[in-house]
Amino acid sequence: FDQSYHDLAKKILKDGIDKTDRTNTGTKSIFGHQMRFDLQDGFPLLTTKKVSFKLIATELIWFLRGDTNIRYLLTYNNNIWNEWAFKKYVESEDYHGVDMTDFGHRSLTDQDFKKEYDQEMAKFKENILNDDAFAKKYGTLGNVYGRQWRHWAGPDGQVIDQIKNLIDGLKNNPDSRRHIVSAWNPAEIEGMALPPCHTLFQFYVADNKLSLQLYQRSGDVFLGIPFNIASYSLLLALVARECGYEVGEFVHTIGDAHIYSNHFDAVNTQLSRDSFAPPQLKIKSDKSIFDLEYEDLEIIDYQSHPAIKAPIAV
Ligand code: THF
Repeated sequence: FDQSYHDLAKKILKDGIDKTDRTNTGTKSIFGHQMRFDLQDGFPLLTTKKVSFKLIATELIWFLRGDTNIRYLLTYNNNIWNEWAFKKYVESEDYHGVDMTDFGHRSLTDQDFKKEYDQEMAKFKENILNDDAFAKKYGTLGNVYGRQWRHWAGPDGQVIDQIKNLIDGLKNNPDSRRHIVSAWNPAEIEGMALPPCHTLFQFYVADNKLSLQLYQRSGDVFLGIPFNIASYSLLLALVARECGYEVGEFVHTIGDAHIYSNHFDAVNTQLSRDSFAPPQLKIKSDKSIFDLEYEDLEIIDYQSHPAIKAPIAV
């Protein structure tokens, strides 16, 4: 598993085109890449750096709950979406603290500012966790994944539960070529903290095995892609169990696959490491996919190299 990921990273470092981007960090990027992970061989949590299964699983369960408010994530000490909610807050009329414009870059270069930022972020998290009204207003990321997966707003006030329809379809009409979930809702892109990176996915049944292909429009290869590989592999395993299939392949197709310029050293460190055998996923309860909780999941035999820290581009 690690090899497919390393091949992608090497290809970008070698052939990638220098591109500017939304976050003004600068990237090397390639367009159109595909990786395949056969889940019969184990669970694809990368081993050449430590990747947190807890953060990945709680994020996926948050999507599956149809939740778009970071409060749920914070109860698991999952901070991966904080910056996007924080950005909306500090740009609002309710924020009266130190100017946080461009906090992502400034906190990397200005130590005094970083202190202010860390304090404001800590306060923000406290408020999201403890103040219901504040959480309701500023914890939400808009109509992001959870909303589109479970409550896509159709015409005439109709609400479409794409995950429920998906599961019904997979159970009742496995050979269908329409097992599709789309997070990309052009009518609602405007109100999202970040338009969905994992745009659309499709399931496929053959030989009683369930496979899943994701089309990801944009992939942050160092920080995001290891999460995305594990997240969709977990989704595949959960849906397969729900519908009574064996796990097949996770096929990961990426549009703009990029490495941020401030991740080059981190990537090279990772590329210098040898991989371990992949871990196994254990689902410890027979609750339905709609009721599963993080505590019902476990990764076993996960042996990895240490984590590698790198800043997230906002
Ligand atoms: N924006 C960017 N620039 N990259 C992304 O990968 C990304 N995401 C989500 C939304 N916007 C994005 C958020 N997903 C981490 C991992 C995934 C994220 C955000 C952050 C991260 O920092 N991971 C660290 C550990 C963090 C921790 O321990 O708290 C890591 O080392 O893996 C793509 O979905």
